[in-house]
Amino acid sequence: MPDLDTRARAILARNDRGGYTVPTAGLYPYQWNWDSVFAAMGFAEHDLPRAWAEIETLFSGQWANGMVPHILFHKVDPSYFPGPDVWGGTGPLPSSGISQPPIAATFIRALYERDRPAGEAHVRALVPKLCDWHRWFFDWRGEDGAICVSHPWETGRDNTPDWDAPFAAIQPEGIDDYARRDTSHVAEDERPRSYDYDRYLYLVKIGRESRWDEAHIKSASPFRVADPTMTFTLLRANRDLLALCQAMGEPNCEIESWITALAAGSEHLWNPDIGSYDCLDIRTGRHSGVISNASHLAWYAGVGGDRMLGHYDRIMGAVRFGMPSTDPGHHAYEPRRYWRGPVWAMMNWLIAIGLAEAGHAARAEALRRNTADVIATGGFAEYFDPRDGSPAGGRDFTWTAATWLAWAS
Ligand code: 9WN
Repeated sequence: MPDLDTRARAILARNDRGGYTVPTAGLYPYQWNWDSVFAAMGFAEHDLPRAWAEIETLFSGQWANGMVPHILFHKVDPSYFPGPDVWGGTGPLPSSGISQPPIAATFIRALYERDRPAGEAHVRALVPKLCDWHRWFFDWRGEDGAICVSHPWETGRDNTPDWDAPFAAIQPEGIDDYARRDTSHVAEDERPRSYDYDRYLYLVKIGRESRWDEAHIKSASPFRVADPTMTFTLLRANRDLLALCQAMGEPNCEIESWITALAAGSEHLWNPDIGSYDCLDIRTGRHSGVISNASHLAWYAGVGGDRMLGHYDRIMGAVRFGMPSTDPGHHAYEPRRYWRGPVWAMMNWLIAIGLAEAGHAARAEALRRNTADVIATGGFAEYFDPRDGSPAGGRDFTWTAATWLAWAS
């Protein structure tokens, strides 16, 4: 649809701050990790050098321990809270102190495949950085091959019901008074509750006060949850990183061992009680019991065969627009509240990549068409109501525009 193509390209141009893209002005005025990777794929449709620049700017914020932060605060902007002073990141640029789903290697591989041989210099420079980042996940987030988070924001699925039980065990004592900015941009009932924000800030305080000492956070934080978004994207990313190393003539056995460990670790996320992958609270040993859109990333990771197929068909059959971020059959489902129900276009893209590779081409194509419809209905919103496709959250959103250009259109 030419009109939507033009609008999508205009959104990318408007959110471009020169070498990096903000998710949307006002609500998110900084560079976010996985948002930037999707942005790069949007740029790649018409400007490959700009696509590489997006990724390279992201990696310019990599910490000495290998971590690639979830937010880089290139230029302070008071329209977002919490800003750089609250985070107290210890990297080369002002940043947050946590990471985000490691989808970069997968999409760097896709960029390279369409930009040979020019892309080779970029790949050669990025591969060691990717290896350091992936190793950081093993060192600090690994639990028997499953990948944990130390903060919900790390998964990018901020207020999914997966965190309800671990959050109930946290008393957010000693946090400073704060003023949220998100609810000045977006309706309150489309955002996390204050109850959640208190706990988000409590977990940031633990990290900041330790100067982001990962050993301390791993042993002392009340929040350590193994998560399908992280485990599945890292497993997939390692397969793609290995392919990049091989293409550069540099085989890497460390990555092979990571793949084996993650494939085995994924099994810890299988919850036989609900017949689905979900989150596992390392502090209590309990599963979350939530079927989320991240549960359906198993195909993207190449694990589990068709274990998720029954739930996939049931859930897609229950909504007009899918894949809802929480199973509509779950008691905590809220169709407009952020990660508790709405549809996220870029998650659909990842799910569809997995479906297609697993031999479910018709389902992958149906999900693409359904995503194109929701964007045609609701515009380039941050997320959408699964019942009618109405827009929710931020508008003129980079990853929705990029997902349109690179996949859904
Ligand atoms: C906190 C930028 C980010 C996304 C996340 C999404 C949201 C931030 C927030 O926005 O999180 O990182 O302040 O709500 O949940 O996935 O990367 O688009």
